[in-house]
Amino acid sequence: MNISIVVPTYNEIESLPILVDKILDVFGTNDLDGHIIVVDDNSPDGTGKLADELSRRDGRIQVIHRTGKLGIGTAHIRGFRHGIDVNDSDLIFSMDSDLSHDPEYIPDFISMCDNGFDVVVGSRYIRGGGVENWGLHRRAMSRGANLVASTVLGVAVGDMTTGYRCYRKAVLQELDLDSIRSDGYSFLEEILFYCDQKGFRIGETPIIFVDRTHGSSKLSKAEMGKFILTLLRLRFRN
Ligand SMILES: Nc1nc2c(ncn2[C@@H]2O[C@H](COP(=O)(O)OP(=O)(O)OP(=O)(O)O)[C@@H](O)[C@H]2O)c(=O)[nH]1
Ligand SMILES: [Mg+2]
Repeated sequence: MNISIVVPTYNEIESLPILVDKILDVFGTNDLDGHIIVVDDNSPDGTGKLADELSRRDGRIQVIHRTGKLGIGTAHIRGFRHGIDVNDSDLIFSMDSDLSHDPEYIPDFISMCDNGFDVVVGSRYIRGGGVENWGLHRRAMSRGANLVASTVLGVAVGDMTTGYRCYRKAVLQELDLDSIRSDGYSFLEEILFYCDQKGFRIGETPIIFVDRTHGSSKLSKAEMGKFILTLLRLRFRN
């Protein structure tokens, strides 16, 4: 199985080396032919430079540098293209770099794809899933956002805002990635909406999301506003 893991980074210098080691461990124990594609937006803390060092040590780590903070959505797309065009991977994952997404779950996503799913999302909101170390406010916000998103868009997925995902290559090849207008976090709901519209089978596998202990969040109020606007644009797009 040839897989690529797209990891967008912006100021994640402490977490990235730990994450990379964990992913490589999972590749080894599961006999996976895998690559890690770090997409760094010229992080002021030097994450991009560190990623280059890691890449020099192990060729399975690939690094894409962008000129500035262009958003998590376009970072995912840039990584997907590398996973398809350069690595020719069967499955392409996305995973946050702040250690909230445990690489130990990678085999669970793969078995869901083996069972016929085209897209698999790592879900906090199905049986067996959850969130560690989030306060009531953050829990309520995330839950609420997901309820609103799946209701407004009519997509039967419990966790539409999770960034831990796995797509079959054919899915990403068939979607018109250039037509996705969200550059930031709302990209996550937008691409899932198109997957559903195209009739791809979307599955959910439970994950325990662990709140970051290094670095700081990039999820701004502006991104939350764009989340609502994107829902409305997609809902009323015709
Ligand atoms: N390349 C790139 N990566 C980004 C950008 N914005 C966020 N990221 C990365 O995307 C991932 C998710 O961002 P987070 O800030 O952790 O968002 P979150 O998980 O919703 O928020 P927290 O729970 O506070 O961590 C992290 O790996 C970030 O470094 C961006 O503009 N460009
Ligand atoms: Mg995070």
